[in-house]
Amino acid sequence: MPLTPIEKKILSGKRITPDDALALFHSDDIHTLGRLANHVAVSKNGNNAYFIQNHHINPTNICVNRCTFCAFSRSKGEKGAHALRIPEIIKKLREQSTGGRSQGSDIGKKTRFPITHAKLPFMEVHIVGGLHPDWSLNYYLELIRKIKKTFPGLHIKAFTAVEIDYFSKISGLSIKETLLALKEAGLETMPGGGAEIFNRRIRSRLCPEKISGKKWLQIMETAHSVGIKTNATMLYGHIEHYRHRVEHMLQLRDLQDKTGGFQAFIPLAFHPLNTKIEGAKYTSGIDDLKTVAVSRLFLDNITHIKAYWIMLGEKIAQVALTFGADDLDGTIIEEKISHAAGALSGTALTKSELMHLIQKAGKVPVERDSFYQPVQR
Ligand code: V47
Ligand code: SF4
Repeated sequence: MPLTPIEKKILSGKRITPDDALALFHSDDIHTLGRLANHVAVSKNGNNAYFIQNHHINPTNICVNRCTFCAFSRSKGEKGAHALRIPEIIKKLREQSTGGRSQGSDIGKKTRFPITHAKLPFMEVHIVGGLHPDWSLNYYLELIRKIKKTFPGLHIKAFTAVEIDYFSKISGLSIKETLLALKEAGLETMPGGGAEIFNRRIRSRLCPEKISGKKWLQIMETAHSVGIKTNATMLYGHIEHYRHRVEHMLQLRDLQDKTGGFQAFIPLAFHPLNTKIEGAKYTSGIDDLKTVAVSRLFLDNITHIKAYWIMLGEKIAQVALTFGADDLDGTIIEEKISHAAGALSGTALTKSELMHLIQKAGKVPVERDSFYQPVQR
C-alpha cells in the first residue's frame, strides 16, 4: 500500500487513524516507516536517546495466574519457585549498589564489559513479581518503606496494574486506597506491564486468569488521578493480529487524551521458549522495528517510546533508536522474565555500553531520572 496520503498527514502533524496505523503495519516500506517515525521522535525529543541506571527486582515468581505466555512464573512448591524476604531484597540492592560480591560475579558473567566502578549510582529500582498466594499487602508496604529508608534517593517504580488489583483483593481495600497506601509508603511511579493485548478473545487464550484490559485501563486511570505516573506496554508477536495491536494502542491513546499520565510506551517482543503458546516463534527484526515505528506514529500523545534492549536484543534496540524510539531503558542488572522465555540478550549493560549503543546510532545519550529529567553527573 502506498504511504503517501498517510505520510502527508504525519508530516503536517495531523493525528493518524486506526486504519492508517493498520495500513502502516501492512506496508513493506520499512524505510519510509522508519524515516517518518524518526521525524516524529526528533520533533518530540530532539536527537536525544535516554537511558537510566536502574535495577530490576522480582520479589517472587510464585503466581496464582500462570499465564500461558509466561515462562517466569511457578506454582508454590514447584521447582525453581522463589520468594525473597525483605532483608534479602535489601541485601541484593546493597550489593548491586556498592559493587559487592554477588554483583561482581553476576555482571562479570553476563555483560561483555564487567562493571569496574566501586559504587554504581542507581537512580531507580523497578519491582514486579508474581501474585503470591500467601503474602499480604503489608509485605509490599513494608518492602517499599524499607527500601526508601535504606536508600532514600532511590526512585521506586513498582507493581503492575495486575498486582495492584491483586493487592486490593487480598487487602479488602479499593484500588484507590491500595494505590494511596503504596504511595504513602514511598511508591513513586508504576511500570506498564500486565497490559499484554487488550482484545478479550486473545487475552482469554493468553492469560485467562488475568484482569481484563478494561480493568487494566481503569487501574491506570486511577493511578494517574492520584498523581502516580505510569508506563504502558503491549506484548506482541504471539497469536494476535495487527488489528489487535492497533485496537490496543487506540485504547491507550484514548486514555492518555484523558489523563496524560503515561510517560512511555514499551512494545514487548514475545519470547516463546518454555511457554505454553504452541508453535510460537521469536519475533522478527522487521516486525520489531515496524512495531516501534507504528507506535511512535500512532501514539502521538505519549512522549517516549522505549526500545527495551532486554527483549529486542542490543542491536535491534539500537536500530530502533532510528525508527522512532528515544529510550533504551537501563542497566537492569538482573532480568528474569524474558530470560526464562529464551531472551538472547545479556541481563545487564553498563552506562558506557548504553552510551556507546546510542552514540553509534547517531543519537545523543542523555542519562535520565524516572521522570525523564536529565541527570547531571
Ligand atoms: O507484563 C511475560 C511480559 C512484562 C513474556 O514499564 C513477556 O518501564 C515477552 O512490563 N515474552 C513485564 N514478554 C515486563 C514489563 C516492563 C519491562 C521493562 C520496562 C517496563 C516499564 C515494563 O513482561 C509482563 C509481560 O507482558 N512478558 N512473559 C514472554 N514470554
Ligand atoms: Fe503471573 Fe505476571 Fe507471569 Fe501472568 S505474566 S503468570 S500474572 S507473573
